[in-house]
Order: sequence, then structure tokens, then C-alpha cells
Amino acid sequence: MDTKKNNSIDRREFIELSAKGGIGLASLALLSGCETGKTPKTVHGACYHDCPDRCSWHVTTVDNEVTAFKANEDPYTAGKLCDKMTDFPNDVTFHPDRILTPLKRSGAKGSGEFIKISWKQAISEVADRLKNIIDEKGGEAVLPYSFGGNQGLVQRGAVANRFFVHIGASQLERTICGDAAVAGILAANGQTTGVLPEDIIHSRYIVLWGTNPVLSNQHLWPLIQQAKSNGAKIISVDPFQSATSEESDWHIQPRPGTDTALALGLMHVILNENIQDQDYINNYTVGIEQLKAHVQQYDPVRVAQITGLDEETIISFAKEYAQSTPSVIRVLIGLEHQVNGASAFRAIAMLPALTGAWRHFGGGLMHMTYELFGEALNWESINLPPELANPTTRSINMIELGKALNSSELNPGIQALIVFNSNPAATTPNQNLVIKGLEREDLLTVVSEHFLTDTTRYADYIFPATSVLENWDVFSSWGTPYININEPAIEPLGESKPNSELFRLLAKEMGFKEDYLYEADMDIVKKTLDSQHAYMEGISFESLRKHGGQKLNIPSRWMPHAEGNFKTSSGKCHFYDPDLEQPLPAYVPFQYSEEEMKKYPLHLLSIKTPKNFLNSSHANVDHILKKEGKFYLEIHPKDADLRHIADGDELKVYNQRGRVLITARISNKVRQGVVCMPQGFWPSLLKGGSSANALTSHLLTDMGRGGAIQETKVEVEKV
Ligand SMILES: Nc1nc2c(c(=O)[nH]1)N[C@H]1C(S)=C(S)[C@@H](COP(=O)(O)OP(=O)(O)OC[C@H]3O[C@@H](n4cnc5c(=O)[nH]c(N)nc54)[C@H](O)[C@@H]3O)O[C@H]1N2
Ligand SMILES: Nc1nc2c(c(=O)[nH]1)N[C@H]1C(S)=C(S)[C@@H](COP(=O)(O)OP(=O)(O)OC[C@H]3O[C@@H](n4cnc5c(=O)[nH]c(N)nc54)[C@H](O)[C@@H]3O)O[C@H]1N2
Ligand code: SF4
Ligand SMILES: [Mo]
Repeated sequence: MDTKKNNSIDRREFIELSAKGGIGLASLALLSGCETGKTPKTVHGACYHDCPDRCSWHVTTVDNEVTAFKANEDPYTAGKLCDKMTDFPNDVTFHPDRILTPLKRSGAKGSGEFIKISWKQAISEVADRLKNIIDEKGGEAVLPYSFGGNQGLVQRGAVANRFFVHIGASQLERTICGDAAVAGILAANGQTTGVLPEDIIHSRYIVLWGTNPVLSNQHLWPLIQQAKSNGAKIISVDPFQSATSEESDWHIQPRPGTDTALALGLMHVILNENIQDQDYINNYTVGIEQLKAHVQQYDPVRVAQITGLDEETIISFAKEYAQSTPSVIRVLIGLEHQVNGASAFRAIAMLPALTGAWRHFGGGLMHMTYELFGEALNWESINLPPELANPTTRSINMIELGKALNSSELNPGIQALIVFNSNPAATTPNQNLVIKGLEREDLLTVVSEHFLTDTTRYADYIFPATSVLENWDVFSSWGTPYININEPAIEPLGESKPNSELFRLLAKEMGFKEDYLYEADMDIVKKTLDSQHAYMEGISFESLRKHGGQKLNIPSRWMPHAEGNFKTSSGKCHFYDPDLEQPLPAYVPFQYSEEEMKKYPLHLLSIKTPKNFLNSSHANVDHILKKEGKFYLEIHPKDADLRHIADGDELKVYNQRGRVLITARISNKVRQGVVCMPQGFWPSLLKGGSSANALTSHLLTDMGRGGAIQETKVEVEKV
């Protein structure tokens, strides 16, 4: 990147300029080994994204140039990457906007003005400032901020975590995705790994509850289609008419955040109609009496009032679900971002035990798979070494980043923020508060990135990160039972370095001697795979390197709870747990003041409707932005009428935290009282400079300390 040319360049101009120069790999891809006379090399790798699919691929190169980038043929990836990733080498690795040298801020924070500097200078200056901060204020004045930008076990943070604990930094509670869901499911079942994705083809009643696989889990969708052609009925439970709802046989559209009441209402009907599996309940559950008494208050009349559904819908759904075999409920993440989110997962997780769905192959609850890897791999290589285990420094929740950066109560206050694998200025709730914090002149902000994101614009120093084509890694998965290693296909472009190397260099410059700070990536990869666990039989560094991703060696009929075996303290599914703050899941709505309800009467969903972004990743690439189209607010015709809004009108969506400019799309995809906008767009690329998270709050969920991102009220006006 030509930083001189880029000095104080406007973001829109920056993207347009880059697009003009965007020949990238398309021309390189035409080269082949034969034409150049050089020997092609092919290596295996895996998608680094925070996506449940974790596709496997292989990359062919000649002379550090990529000549082919293709999906593997394993049964899950099935020879196809999603549209987001088919042109990945061009869209990220070789993209002309990619940051390829360290940069130092030369203008005001947020201006995007930087000058190129050497790694030596950047590391030396950052190390000096960190040392001073630690000496003066203590290690806790330093806060790491990272999330799922790179899911490789090494680049996600194996080395970084050691560095931060070593310097006594504040710990980050990384709870923006999955923790509330997991907390809810563990409260009932003690384990999240239920039905495995490939086994969904055996299901005959598939409930997609608050998840949108057509977009967000694209390799699961063909398997759901296969089940459908085998006779399965597909039900989507979603307050938004998602791409998945459109493709389903039945779309049940409750009000946002009311799923706990709906699940308890289904239990009411099932128990009162006596269509539960009493034998399964007697043998493998605890607390049925308490549950039965508790759900009496969730009768269809009351649940209809809460959810906005018809009584008949609730009754039919309960009966169909309980009387279809095998039935599976697929949950993932979307549903957790509600103030009642964990309780919703907890209540839903009880349904398959109530109906005995777990007895049947393809029946039960389908959630995550990471627990399989928890058993299979040697985590000693990734987890903190014994010298650092159990850090006692304070924790800061990532959802509350804005609050932490602006706090006058934290002692010490945050003086240094080190960001990698994340774009908090776009993806973290309460965006304006986050940005206000990032604007602080006295805050040292260091960001490792591929692109000049909204977050990097506030950085004092930017370090160029390698892309997944340029570094070693090992990948577990949270949505499949497949494991991968990632071999670098090319040498790092420009001066880019892996995240791990950034932290090794900082450690060295700060004068630390401990060996654990300097472990090489390849050694961590090999050690992680050094496991005698039965799931790893037939899987090794060499086999993965040769063949690409492999399925863990798990039993071919995976039925974890056919005979109970829940991982709770009693070994049974807990309908009732007196040790929890809420012994039974309950619907507890967020209490708004009357004034707030009057000022901001519409419930905002800001969800992953963009098919071509992965959160905010790829949302800077011109042809992808064009494919994604306008930034639309879906609004119900009656809500539009009330505000004299016509289709295509330019709108202002606002509340006490911010305002977003957006185009109206009047549709029945939302119920009256609900509006929906996409997440992922970069604030600085939007008219008005704010994206969805300018409206969301840093409210936490009921359990798991996740983000109640979808508990947001707004008003809408024509501009
Ligand atoms: N194309 C694309 N794919 C992605 C991503 C992306 O950004 N783009 N992101 C990846 C990531 S990080 C994740 S975590 C996964 C998430 O994948 P999903 O779990 O599918 O999550 P979302 O798409 O956030 O939400 C799914 C659905 O939940 C609905 N929902 C919201 N609130 C409620 C509620 O109160 N009740 C009910 N019943 N439904 C509700 C939303 O309307 C939405 O249609 O997707 C991954 N895949
Ligand atoms: N309103 C609203 N907000 C949401 C959500 C929502 O549904 N609605 N969803 C939430 C969810 S589920 C999630 S998971 C979060 C995701 O939020 P983030 O974790 O911030 O995810 P991304 O936006 O994908 O940003 C990842 C960044 O990491 C960078 N990156 C990729 N690989 C590397 C690498 O190897 N090294 C370095 N240094 N950088 C790398 C990418 O360029 C990208 O800019 O967003 C959350 N925010
Ligand atoms: S984003 Fe998901 S679906 Fe797309 S290639 Fe990566 S893992 Fe596969
Ligand atoms: Mo996520």
C-alpha cells in the first residue's frame, strides 16, 4: 500500500481507488506450472472464519503465486466453498488494499493518516510504551481485544495469551458469540454436542430455531435438503423472515426475545396432552414435577400474548414436534443475543428429553461440536503453561469495551488496547461509546490487521498480519467433527507476520526470557496433534498434511443421550436445578421505562443477513459490497404508514445511543413493531458514518455474560 498516496484519503475514495487497481489474482490464476516451466506445489488448508462449517481446501502455487484455490472433496466440504470465499486469494491475500508494512499514526485519531515504519521501529516504540504503562500503572492497564477473526488455534491466541498473562494484563471475557447459548444448554444437559450435522439426514422433523443455515451454515443446508427429500418437515422459528424461513415448510414468527415463553408453552401442551415420553423422563431426567407445575403458567393463551403467535400455532407445533420421529431442534447462536437468551437455550434443550427424541438416530438437539476436540486434542500446547495457569488479574467483558475505555472507576484505567482478529469499531455493541474510547489521546491503541478497518483508523500503530495462506495452523471446529491443519501456501506478502510472531517480537523487545513466550507455530501445531485419544486414531500431522481435513474417529452412530448420559452432576437432564439462581427457566422480559417505550417503540434486530460478509470481514471489498447491495431497513407496512414512509425513502433510525442512516424497504419480513437491519457493514463506508451497533447496547445476557445485542429499541424517521 502506498501510504503517501493514502495520507488522509477518504475511505470511499480509498476503496474506489483500490477497486480500480484490483486485478489481483485473476491474472495470476491463468499461470500454470507448465507455462512457467516451474514446479507447482499443492498444500492443504482450512477456512479461518468464525463459521460453523470450517471448510477444507487445497491451494496450488507456482513461485509464490496462487494458481488454484479449491475446496476439498471430504463429505462435509463436498467440493464447494461458499460465495464469500471462492475468490479469497484475490479478495484478501492479494487485495491491493492489504496492509503490508507496519504503520504509525501521523494525523488525528480516526483520520486514517499513517506513515510507513519498519518492524524494528514499531516493535521498539510499542514495547517502550507498554513497559512504561506497566511500570507506572501496572499490567492491568493493558487490555487485549481479540475474537474470531482467525479461528486457527495458534493464530487465535496460543502465543498471545501467554504474552498477556505474563505481563499481568487485564483478561478479556470473550463472550460475544456462543457463551450464553452454551451456558443455557449446559444448565440442562451438561454438554452441547448432541446430534452431529451429517446425521441430520436421518431426521424427519427439523426445527431451525433462531438460526439461518441458508446463509450462516451453508454446508448444513444441503443435508437438511436431503432430509427433506427423505420426507422431513422443516420448521423455522424466527422473528425475521430469513432466507431459511423462506425455504422452510413452516415459518413460526414470534416476537423477538420471547422464545423462553414459547419453549415453556410447548412443554405445557406436551405435558397436559400427556404426549411426553414418560419412560425417558423417569429414567434420564430430574425435576419433572417441578417443571410440570412451573409450565402451568405458560398456557397457550398467555404464551400467545407474549409471543404474538396464535394459540393454534403453539398447540399444533407442540403436538407435531412431540409426535414426529426422529425430531431434531437445530440451534446455533442467533437466538442467544437476547436478554433472556441463555434461558431460551436452556428451555429448548429440555424439549428432546421431554419427548425422548434422543432415543432415535438423528433425533435430539443439534448445537456445537467443539467438545469433541476438547477431548481429542492435546490442549497442553494451547492452554497456558503451568507457570501462568489461573491468572488472578481482573476480567473485562468484551461487550462492555466502550464502558471500560471510558470508565473513571476502573483502577487502573485502560491505557493500552491491543487488538487482533477483531474489528470492534464495527462489531461491538454501543459503537459510539467504543469510538469515544478509541478517540482518547492518552490511549495507546495497537491493531494487527489485513485492512484499514474502522478500528485501525484509531490505532497508534498498525501491524500487518499474514492471511491464512501464509502461516501454519491447526483448526478444530465448533460446527463439524472435522480437523484440519493449515500449511502456508506462499511466503508472507510484504512485511506481514503471523499474530504469534508479533507477540514473540514484543516479548523479546521487552526483555523476557521465558521459553514459553517463544514457542514456534509449527511446534505448537505438532504438539496439539500429539494425542493418544481414540478420536485421533488414523489422524496425524502427516496424514492431515497429505490428505487435508479428516473426520475425528468417532462412533458412526453418534447418539450421546440415547440412554441418558448427560454431563450434569446427576448424569441426567436437569429440568430443575435448585443450585441455579433460576431453578427453572423463566421468561423475564427486559423492563423499559414508559418514557423509553414511547420514545423508541420499535424493536431492532441487527442480524447476519449479508450473505457475502462474515461479520465485518469482506465488507470493504468493492465487488462484494456491490453484490450485497444497499443498506436496507426492513419495516412493516403499518409501521411505515404511521410514519409516512414510502419504499426507498432515506431514513434515520435512532435511539439514545446513536443514529444510523439507511434506506427503507417496506416488507412483511418483520412483524409490526419490529425492524431489521444487517450487521457487518463498516460504519465509515456508510452514509452517516454509523452502522447497526451504534444503536445496540452493552447489556449482558441472563447467563454466560454474552451480549443482549438484539434487545434494542429505536424510532425511525424520514430524513
Ligand atoms: N453469511 C454469513 N455467515 C455467517 C456469519 C456472517 O456474518 N455472515 N457469521 C458467522 C457467525 S460469527 C456466527 S455466530 C453464525 C451465526 O449463525 P446463526 O446462529 O444462524 O445466527 P444469526 O444469523 O445471527 O441469527 C439467526 C437467526 O436468529 C434470528 N433471531 C434473532 N433474535 C431472535 C429471537 O429472539 N428468537 C428467535 N427465534 N430467533 C431470533 C435472526 O432473525 C436470524 O435470522 O453465523 C456464521 N456464519
Ligand atoms: N449488531 C450485531 N453485532 C454483532 C453480531 C450481530 O449479529 N449483530 N454478531 C456478533 C458475533 S456472533 C460475532 S462472532 C462478532 C464478530 O466480530 P469480530 O470478531 O470483530 O469479527 P470480524 O468483523 O469478522 O472481524 C475480524 C477481523 O479480524 C481480521 N483478521 C482475520 N484474520 C486475521 C489474522 O490472522 N490476524 C489478524 N491480526 N487479524 C485477522 C479480519 O481482517 C477482520 O477485520 O460480531 C458480533 N457483533
Ligand atoms: S466462510 Fe464458512 S462456508 Fe464459507 S468457506 Fe469458510 S467455512 Fe466454508
Ligand atoms: Mo459469531
